Amino acid sequence: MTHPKLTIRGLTIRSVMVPLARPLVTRVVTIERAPFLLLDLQTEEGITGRTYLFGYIARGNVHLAGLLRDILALTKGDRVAPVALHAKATKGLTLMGHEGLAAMAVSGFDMACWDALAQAAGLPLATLLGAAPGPIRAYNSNGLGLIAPEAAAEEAQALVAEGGYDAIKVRLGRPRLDDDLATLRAVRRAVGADVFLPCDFNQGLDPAEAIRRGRALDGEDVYWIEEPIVYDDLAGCARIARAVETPIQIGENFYGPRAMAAAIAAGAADYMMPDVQRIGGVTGWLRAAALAEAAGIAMSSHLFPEISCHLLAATPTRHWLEYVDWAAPVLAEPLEVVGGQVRIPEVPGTGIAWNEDAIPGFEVEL
Ligand code: SMN
Ligand code: MG
Repeated sequence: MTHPKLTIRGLTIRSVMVPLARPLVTRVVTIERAPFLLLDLQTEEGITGRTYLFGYIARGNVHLAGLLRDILALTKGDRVAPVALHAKATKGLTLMGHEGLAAMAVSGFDMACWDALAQAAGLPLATLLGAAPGPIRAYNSNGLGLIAPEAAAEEAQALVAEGGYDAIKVRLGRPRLDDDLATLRAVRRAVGADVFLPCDFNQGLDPAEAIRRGRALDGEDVYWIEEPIVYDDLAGCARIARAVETPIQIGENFYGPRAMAAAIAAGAADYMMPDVQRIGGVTGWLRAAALAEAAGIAMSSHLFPEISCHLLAATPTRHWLEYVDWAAPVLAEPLEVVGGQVRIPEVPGTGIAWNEDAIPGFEVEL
């Protein structure tokens, strides 16, 4: 057996703006085009680790790219050992903070390193992490933003049909509770009793209003209530979780496993769903998964389905994969979903490769 030894040589960073097939209106943000940063981590041995990051705001990619160049300067010539490099990059950016942009840049670098390592080992990332191969249960999170009840009902039917899903996510947080309820009921009528309906307030409420709306939703067969209030008010989340029967779901804005540990200690939510770009890449995810297992908390993913499917396969309390197709236009092999389940690509690495012919049509200056 050969032992892969990889050495970091360079990092190519490209910025693309990819239009969403269904623009997403949420309580905090409207996304019509997704700014993705495409990373190619080159090694001296010829293997290239790939991933993408989500810049969220118009110049988000520019800010992330600057930090990624700093991380490359720190690690050029180093061996691709993701746990060690995660520590080195975090330490190098310490005075920029361990959250926000710095955490996202470290996470992206870590994801590219793990992809390179899995390719060198000749294994899908999930297999390298010790997971058994197999399909991953997913909900369709495309669309269903804050739109009118009739439009939501029609879109919900299309979303279920698209990949045979039995779960779709509904965004809530209209100014009036009655309008949220009308939309939710229209969606329920359209898809029937057997479809799971998680709901997402995108941090849009205050704790008192979240308790009022949460109790109103308790009779509506909602699968979970996601981010009812601002993400870092853990005490407020805990009050809501105690007052509302429907499970509370948070986690997409946890920066690193310590944030997850704090949320668990506060009893802030029933379910947790870290985001690989914020939790610390693959390295951070694995630590968060261990915390979830120890606390008995079901763990789902946030966005980035192409890498999250590998990570959920290795997550002891695996719950749901959030599926979105947003990066598909720049991918050579978009994920396959059959019967509401994502197939983990049976290729070395994560399976992320670029559709080079399409990229010039989306590329923007960095
Ligand atoms: C969400 C977050 C960020 C961008 C788009 C949508 C949402 C989700 O909170 O969980 O999908
Ligand atoms: Mg969310």
